[in-house]
Amino acid sequence: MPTKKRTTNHDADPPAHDGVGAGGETHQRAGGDSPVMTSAHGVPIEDDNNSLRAGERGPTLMSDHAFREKLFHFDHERIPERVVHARGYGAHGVFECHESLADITRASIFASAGKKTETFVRFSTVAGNLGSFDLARDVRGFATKFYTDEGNWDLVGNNIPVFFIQDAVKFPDLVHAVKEEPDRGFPQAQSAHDTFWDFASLMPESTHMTLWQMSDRAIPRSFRMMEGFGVHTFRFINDAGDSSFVKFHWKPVLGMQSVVWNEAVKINGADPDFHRRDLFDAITVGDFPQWELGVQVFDDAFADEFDFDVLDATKLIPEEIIPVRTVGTMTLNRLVDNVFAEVEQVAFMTQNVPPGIDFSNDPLLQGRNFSYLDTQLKRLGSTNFSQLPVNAPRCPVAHFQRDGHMQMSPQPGRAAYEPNSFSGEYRGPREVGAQGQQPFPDEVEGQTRRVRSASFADHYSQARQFYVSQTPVEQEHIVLAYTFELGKCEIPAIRSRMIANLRNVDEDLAAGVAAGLRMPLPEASVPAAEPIRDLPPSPALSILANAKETFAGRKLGLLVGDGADAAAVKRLRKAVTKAGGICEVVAKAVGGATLSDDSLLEATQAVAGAPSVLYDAIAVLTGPDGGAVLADEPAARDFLTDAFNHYKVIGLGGATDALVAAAGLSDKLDAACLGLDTAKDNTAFLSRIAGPRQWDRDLDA
Ligand code: HDD
Repeated sequence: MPTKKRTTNHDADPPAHDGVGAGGETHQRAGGDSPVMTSAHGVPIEDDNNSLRAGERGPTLMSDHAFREKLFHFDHERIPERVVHARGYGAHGVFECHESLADITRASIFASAGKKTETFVRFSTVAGNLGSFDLARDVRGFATKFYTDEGNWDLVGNNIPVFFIQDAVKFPDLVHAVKEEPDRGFPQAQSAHDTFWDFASLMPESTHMTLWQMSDRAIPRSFRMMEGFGVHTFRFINDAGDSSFVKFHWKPVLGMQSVVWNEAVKINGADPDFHRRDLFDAITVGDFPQWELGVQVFDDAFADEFDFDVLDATKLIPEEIIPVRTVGTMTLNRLVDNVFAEVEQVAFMTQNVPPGIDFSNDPLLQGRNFSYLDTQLKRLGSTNFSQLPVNAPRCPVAHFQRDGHMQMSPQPGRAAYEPNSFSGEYRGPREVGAQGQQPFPDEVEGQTRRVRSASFADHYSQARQFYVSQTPVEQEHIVLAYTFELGKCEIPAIRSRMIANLRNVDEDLAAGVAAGLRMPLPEASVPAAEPIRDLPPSPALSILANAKETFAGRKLGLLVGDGADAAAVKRLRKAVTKAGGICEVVAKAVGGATLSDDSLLEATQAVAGAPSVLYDAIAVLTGPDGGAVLADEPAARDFLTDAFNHYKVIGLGGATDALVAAAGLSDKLDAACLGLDTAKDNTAFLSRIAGPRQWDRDLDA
């Protein structure tokens, strides 16, 4: 599917009202091959710059219906934002099945290798309002609409495989706790405050999820470099009606990358739209992000044997126990035409599953299946929201649902009921042949009670398993994150209660957080069920242990000073592009720098507006004059020190000593600060930036 080449004529002044531009050039007036402006009802508009008035300076007339209509529509442009996941961004794509799963599911999307299904994905944060920022420490929504030929399948997942709560009835409480506090209206887009940690510390079932939330998973480098999970146990049902349990996974082809917290804080200031811009730019240049869809398939016997209840959304199944089988690839290859029409109006609902996919009795999933339909009506204002283009199935739709606001379908014929005998109008339920075309005939028994299964009661074992599966660097990040977040809680008892819970996860973790807060280590809280102490680590849970050796999808910030060696600049830019990365030229001024061959290299960014937090690695190339100028430029010094303090790989070529000294780094440079030989290809630097950050860098040297 081709991507729209984006052309923007930002450089053209908006045409003045008489059709002549500010610079005197004439603009093509409407009527040629450009459409005539009309009202919403098709009436041509003769003047969109002046309201109708009595005399040149008289009052505006109420008979100016064009004015009235324009302002009327404007006043009603906003719709309610999502109550959670308000801030999101999306793109269209296609899913291609790699192998038939017909033996375990009749879902047509998995019928045969090579089968393609159109998709739409919306990524989101959870807590922040629509206008908040991308790099909040937060869960990321990963909602995928598959327009299958048997109806839409909405896999409404997150980038974390478990959740805070086990029963959907607690969801409003969870959201109220994490959102801005009602008596003051802040802080928004963050969990670092009293009400969230009060709730989390009083709800030990949330502990596993808070470990993930305090890990680097919650500050992803890009939507393209994060995993996705369906979280719940679902069912696959084949044509014979046999059911298997299944959990869904998204594995990014680029592998996973995260930022560090201090970087996230600065990115939110420098570019609040960091993630959406990354996705927009990648698809625009045809660098289409891809994820492998994976499934963990298991049966009742496994579910009965497993240490935890597969209906408990605070638990996962380690990949080392049930491997993730990749069954297809999703490629996001088309931007939206209009963010409101598509990203804001898309309506995901967990209850949308095609035949062959069904639900388990996971109480969180059961509750979600109720909530999403409800919320779409609130947001989109009509029961006919499924007729909006972004929500409309790509397969035949036939039913006798009638009328409702904004009904777009003509719905011809006399019969609006079933059964009916009118010829040509009958559209009855499908002839259900094989058992598999029905919802799974689950056997249910027991009394109607409000009760939590005892099999849900172990809230610490898997939290511990996640922690011990992290590399030391990632464990340190988790300790620092809890310390930062609990440090924002004004009420000491809340901090203490949370650390008491963490003692049931890992003593070093709890002690590290207590020390970071300079508070005494509290007694461990009493767990609801004795945790299964030492589950084996699950290496799949670490980002760093699984990061891919590639610079693809990442960005090098190349700070260029006057006199930089022209050939070296050219070689480096070419090599980074060849490695699948982006090399963005930064200079003191956006006008650029004069290179050693006296050519002018324009910059994409001025260094004062492009701190190095926007880049995965940096390089500096400059001549002696340029080096002195950069050394005097505070933003250039910060460019270097931030990159150093964020453990990034740094390339230094030409006369950079003055800048390095001005940044206070002369005697701190380490193995990941590589000299760039202006005469050579610098393969060492290029292979180093494909690797991990210099996590063992001694920032206090
Ligand atoms: Fe939810 C939106 C994912 C628990 C009720 N949820 C929403 C979105 C995502 C998720 C990705 C944004 C969809 C979009 O981009 O439009 N939600 C999850 C996951 C959960 C989860 C992975 C736990 C495993 N959600 C959850 C519960 C409830 C809801 C327990 C209520 C019982 N979620 C909603 C909602 C939202 C929503 C209120 C708000 C906006 C919307 O539905 O469309 O219905």
